[in-house]
Amino acid sequence: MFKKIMSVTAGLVLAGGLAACGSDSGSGGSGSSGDITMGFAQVGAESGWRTANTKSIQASAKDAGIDLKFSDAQQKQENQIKAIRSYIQQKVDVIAFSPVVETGWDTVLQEAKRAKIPVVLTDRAVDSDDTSLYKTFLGSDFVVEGEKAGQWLVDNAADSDVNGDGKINVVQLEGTTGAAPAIDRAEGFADTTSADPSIEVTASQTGDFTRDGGKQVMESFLQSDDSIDVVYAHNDDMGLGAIEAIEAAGLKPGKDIKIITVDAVKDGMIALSEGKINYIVECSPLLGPQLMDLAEKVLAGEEVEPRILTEETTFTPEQAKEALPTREY
Ligand code: GZL
Ligand code: ZN
Repeated sequence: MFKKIMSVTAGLVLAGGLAACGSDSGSGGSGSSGDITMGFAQVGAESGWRTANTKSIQASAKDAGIDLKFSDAQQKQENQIKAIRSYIQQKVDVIAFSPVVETGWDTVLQEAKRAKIPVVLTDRAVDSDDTSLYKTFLGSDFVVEGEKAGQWLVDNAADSDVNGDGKINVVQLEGTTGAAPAIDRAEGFADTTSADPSIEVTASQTGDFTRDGGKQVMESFLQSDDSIDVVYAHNDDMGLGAIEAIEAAGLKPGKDIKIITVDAVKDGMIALSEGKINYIVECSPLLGPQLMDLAEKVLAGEEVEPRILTEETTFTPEQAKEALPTREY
């Protein structure tokens, strides 16, 4: 339901424009943000992406003169809900958060609405039918990210059947169970790879978006299947964990087993430039400037788009080599 509302009413305001005016208001703009207090309930610190996302939010709040109250939920929904309740008690001006999973938010968001505190969703989505519970959702389209990953495999099917058995046997390292990026990246990948019947996801398990999780799951996949051609990991960190497991098994990642990941954080891009990962779909964590700009607009009573997409691209090993020297994260 939520996705239908999002796709029907979504206004695609690409990051560039907004980020630009975001940075304008951030650097000595109206000055009104001097008295804004924001409560931000972060998922955790599970991946390089999350660390970069946190840095972007903290730095942008400082630049915008917004007083930021920040909490790390260690990837537990009950901790995020507790943090949101504490921001309501502290009567912050605006609440922002990245919901660790899609479900279970209506009650606490209704409490914020009753307290007349606007809420901005960043990064991950909620599945609530009541879109009056938040002002806007700023972040990537994870289904499109999955589709881009799948499309690369379809376009490169010829040399992805590494063991030459006529089938492209894919194992999938899923993100956190119930999280929007995990659900949608799996959906998008399945959508595009269904075009090629030789491509089959033969095993799929959550590595919880962490390097260790990816390594452990990949170890178990390697123990039970000696015909793996491709790993599709929902983020770089799990892909980097899979590389450790593949190398420990005496195989060459990127050659004996192809690897496709999502995020494009520094460590992932380095592995890509070395050919240990074959393709990365970018998911930008730099949401800070846009978030602060949205907070100021919402508090000034201005209309904001219900859905704001971030700009992001894809990388091959050659493109990673070119991009690395100037990469922000
Ligand atoms: C995606 C974000 C995901 C990243 C992971 O926007 O929610 O969570 O892809 C992170 O690296 O843990
Ligand atoms: Zn094969």
